[in-house]
Amino acid sequence: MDAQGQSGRTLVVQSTEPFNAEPAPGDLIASFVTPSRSFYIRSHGPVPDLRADHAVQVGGLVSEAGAWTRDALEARFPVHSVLSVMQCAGNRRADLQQVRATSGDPWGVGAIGNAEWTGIRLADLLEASGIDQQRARHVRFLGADEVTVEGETDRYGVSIPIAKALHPDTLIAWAMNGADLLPEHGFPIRLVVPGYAGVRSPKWLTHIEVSEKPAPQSIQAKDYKLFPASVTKEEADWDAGLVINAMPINAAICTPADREVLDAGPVTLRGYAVASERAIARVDVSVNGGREWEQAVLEQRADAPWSWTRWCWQGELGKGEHELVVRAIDETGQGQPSRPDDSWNFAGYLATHWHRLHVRVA
Ligand SMILES: Nc1nc2c(c(=O)[nH]1)N[C@H]1C(S)=C(S)[C@@H](COP(=O)(O)O)O[C@H]1N2
Ligand SMILES: [Mo]
Repeated sequence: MDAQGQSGRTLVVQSTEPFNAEPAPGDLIASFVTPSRSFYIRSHGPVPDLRADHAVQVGGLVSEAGAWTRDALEARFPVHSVLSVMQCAGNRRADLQQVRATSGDPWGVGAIGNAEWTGIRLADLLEASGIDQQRARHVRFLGADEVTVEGETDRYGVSIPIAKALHPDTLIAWAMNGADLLPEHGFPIRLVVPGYAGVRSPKWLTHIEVSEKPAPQSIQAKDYKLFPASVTKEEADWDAGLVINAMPINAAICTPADREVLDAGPVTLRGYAVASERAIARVDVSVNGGREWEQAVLEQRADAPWSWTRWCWQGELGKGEHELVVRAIDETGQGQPSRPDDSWNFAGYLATHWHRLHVRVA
């Protein structure tokens, strides 16, 4: 279903309450930096109505608790921008649902975007607040919204390990692509944790708390965890699941579209590949279902380790049906599983298998 999204944009809507939507793949790959109007939206509830002078509370294992507005942060600390992918752990889930049903929205390849985020380093704020170096293990965050997980309604509360919180590219951000955050992307202030699943980047930030333990809220304790294929939701031991933080390598074909009918002659395939902060070393493309492979041309920014790579392959396709496939390899030589069956899990997270689609040349 196509619909006008929020802030006057056209997105493919997954659900209206809460509002979850992704760009059409062709729009997604139209530029290296994703314009805000083509950026996916993933919210667990209604968008809270916060004012520009809303203050974020800092507390827990710090010597100086405080409350900071965006203006106060900007006045006190160096401003820092990072070009980074934001990606939902449920990106490409629709393919896993072809294997067997899962919970969650059937995202295509568009629950991802590559934006320039601007704010201050979380590390600068934490250091100025005087962290208890001996006891600090995690930094917890609250959003202004509520989430219902497994029948329990709680504040949106997540955490990240202290080392990631102190990474110089982990931001408290107020701008996306040079403009104030739109309400649906977290106005006035959100966290941006480059390379981590989107869930760890809370929008509408209200609290930051340095702690010995991870956030207790169910979205951290139960949701966004990876379980083996043999485990069902009913029998899941929540504490045994892998907390999804850094995202694995992934790649997708964005144009042409699945089932598109093409004219005979030259054809261009375009898409993205990303592996958290690891560089993409190679993108392989097959136009015959994976029997033979050729290398795509990569578009990368050497100064932007958290960005995606855009790739492009040009060739000729003869008349008939063609199965197009893409797979990527990162700088460690790590690749992707070939089949969705290899990564199926009941919640449909981390769908990273080779992306396939079918076109017909008329
Ligand atoms: N407060 C709050 N923060 C949130 C969410 C939310 O529902 N509430 N959704 C998270 C998830 S699952 C993702 S993938 C990203 C999506 O960010 P975006 O909507 O700006 O693209 O926001 C994260 N931060
Ligand atoms: Mo997400």
